[in-house]
Amino acid sequence: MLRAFSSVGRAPPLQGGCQEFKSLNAHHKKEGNPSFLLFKIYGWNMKHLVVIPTYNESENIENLINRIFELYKDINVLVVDDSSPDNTSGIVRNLQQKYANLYLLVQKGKQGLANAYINGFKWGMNNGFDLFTSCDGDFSHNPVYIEQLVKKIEEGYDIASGSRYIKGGGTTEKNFFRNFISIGGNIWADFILRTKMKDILEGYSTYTREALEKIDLDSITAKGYIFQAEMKYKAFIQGLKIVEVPILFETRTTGKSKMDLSIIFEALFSVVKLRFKNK
Ligand SMILES: Nc1nc2c(ncn2[C@@H]2O[C@H](COP(=O)(O)OP(=O)(O)OP(=O)(O)O)[C@@H](O)[C@H]2O)c(=O)[nH]1
Ligand SMILES: [Mg+2]
Repeated sequence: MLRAFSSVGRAPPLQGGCQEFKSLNAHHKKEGNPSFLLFKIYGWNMKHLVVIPTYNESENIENLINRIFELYKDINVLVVDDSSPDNTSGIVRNLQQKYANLYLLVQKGKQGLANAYINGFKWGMNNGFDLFTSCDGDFSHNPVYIEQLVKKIEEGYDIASGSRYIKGGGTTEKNFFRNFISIGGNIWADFILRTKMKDILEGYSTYTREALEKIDLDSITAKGYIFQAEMKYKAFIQGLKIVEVPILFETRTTGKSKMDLSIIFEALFSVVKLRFKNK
């Protein structure tokens, strides 16, 4: 459902639109949520890292970084750039003069979205961060929602996952084929994986450090679009607490999409592989 709320300023209130998911076959029961305890101990001083993968995002990255730091003064941002020919990394380097909490990881050549996120998360874990948000670099993920994602972690969830397909969420995408792929892909994924999540394919999520440790980043096999679903499915079968938070996904207005048919086919078959590899 498309809701016409503004993309600037504060995100709309949740109004009970959040949905919670727990695996029925979860092996471990929680005795007090560890991530919740961490929050209680560190309060709002938890070190939070927003990981942004980029490939040719020179038209978006500066505005996105400015917006994030405008909204959240104490947040940290890591851009993982695969040596974009359009000098995305050069723009980030310049911005590092302005923002002390801006980090840059430059990788050799285009290695895919999943690789960039995994290396970004690992970098953050090695550098003492406690909370991680995955955020695309094309402005589809409006930074105003970070506050609501973090709020859910504060309430005791291990993962807060942006969702286009729950009450209060939506997309500005007008292309029938792309909407069909994403709605159909989610129905397919739920039919196979049985998580009851409405938007397991969406990539705007906040994870606690413990969640990333339990998911085990080295075990992730996805290369592209299906990466976020694999992360959440692994979390689900581990019994981690996942909640969906409504977001308005904004279709990129500038720069080029890296999505292609091979990524879509990977997604369709990978869901089945995921289900049977992680029984
Ligand atoms: N580091 C890195 N980033 C990538 C790679 N492929 C895509 N990205 C980034 O990942 C984010 C999501 O990629 P998009 O091209 O927007 O893919 P998408 O969101 O599935 O497709 P659109 O709907 O067309 O935007 C963007 O910030 C990209 O720049 C890659 O191979 N390496
Ligand atoms: Mg995109």
